[in-house]
Amino acid sequence: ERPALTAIAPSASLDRAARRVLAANWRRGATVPAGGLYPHQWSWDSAFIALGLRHFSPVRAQRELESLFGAQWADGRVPHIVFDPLVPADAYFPGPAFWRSGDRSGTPGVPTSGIVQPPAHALAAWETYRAAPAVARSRRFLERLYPRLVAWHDWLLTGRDLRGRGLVSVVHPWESGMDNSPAWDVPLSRVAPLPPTELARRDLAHAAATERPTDADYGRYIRLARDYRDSRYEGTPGFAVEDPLCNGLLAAGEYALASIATEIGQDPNRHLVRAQQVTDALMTELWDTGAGTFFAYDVLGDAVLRSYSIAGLLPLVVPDLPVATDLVKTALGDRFRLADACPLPSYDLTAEDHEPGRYWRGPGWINTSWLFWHGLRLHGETGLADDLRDRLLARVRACGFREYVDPLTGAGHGTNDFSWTAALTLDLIR
Ligand code: 9WN
Repeated sequence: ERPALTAIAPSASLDRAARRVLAANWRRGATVPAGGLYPHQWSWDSAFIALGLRHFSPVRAQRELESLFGAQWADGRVPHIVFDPLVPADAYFPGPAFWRSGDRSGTPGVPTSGIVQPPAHALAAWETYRAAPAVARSRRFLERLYPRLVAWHDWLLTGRDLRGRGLVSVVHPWESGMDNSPAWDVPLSRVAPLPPTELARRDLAHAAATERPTDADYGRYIRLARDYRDSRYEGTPGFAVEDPLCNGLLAAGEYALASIATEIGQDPNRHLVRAQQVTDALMTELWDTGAGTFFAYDVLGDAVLRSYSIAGLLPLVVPDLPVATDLVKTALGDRFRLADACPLPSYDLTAEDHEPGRYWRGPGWINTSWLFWHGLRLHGETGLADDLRDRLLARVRACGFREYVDPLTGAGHGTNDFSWTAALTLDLIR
């Protein structure tokens, strides 16, 4: 692994250090999440990265989103990875030869994966616009992006409403963005892993095995991806869950689309209606009053997944959510310890299988903490929001732009110089 650009950043230079990370990770129109571990463009990473870039380079922030949507498939889906053709084919596994997107995407010249990631893009596009409206207007940023964002949400709400209840399913753990979340253990247990001999893992060259998903996880990820590819990216490959984070971002994204539509002289109503419909479906299908959280739903197993993941608190990003106070109460409780754990743990601190250093099974991540912070501000919890922001910045100062962090000890994990950590730091500083 390359040495970190910023092991410990003195407070005055945190802003400069974050910009340096983003400059180093910029590749001709898009930012890679991390040069070694993730050398291509990732979908929801680009949304978070734009939120930081917008403060010092609005054009780069706009290009970040434009380049991602330049790889949008003809059916409207936005692929979770856009591969850089200049990067060696074996630098990331599974690479473009595995996904074979050209057979299906409608944009054969742009190699991509065929699965998606959480829809954080409309929110990011609206915030990117608001940071520099004049620049955006001169480039017709919203006018060009709006129809693509609409096609993306249309695809999700038609192609992925598998139960017909108005909620979107993800059909691969990678689509949730929280790959090895304990919430997926039950549905994944039904998937037989491919043997390690069929996995050409590259991630272990860049991060410790104790901090990454296991070989059994990867064996399942690759089987699911292979089966989905072989169904021409249309079937349900043996995993389907309704995730509160994806659906919360979708509802928040529809509110953002309403603002965008108004700004460019179009009718916002269909977006407001949809935002309300998705919010209602979240409340009816995934909310649990006794638990004070949203739980994911296992569509193929027809069961609620009663696992306390940070994803269950993140519908807080939805403006009109009726249970914001309950979510804040749960966040302040022993499972997430909003008052002192930082970043917010990805998974229940009180659970026996909480692992503070392993990926999405316990460590805190800046993006999910940023979303919760954004939600706190949205719902008028300014004091809690400011306190969380101060502690997040202190953590980053102490350990640099790590991918994830032990939420209690502050030990850094995963890759160094991780783009969304740097980008969201820049946003929190402001
Ligand atoms: C698979 C890029 C991505 C993030 C995900 C994170 C991780 C990829 C991987 O890295 O996933 O998509 O190779 O492990 O889980 O949230 O978008 O930063």
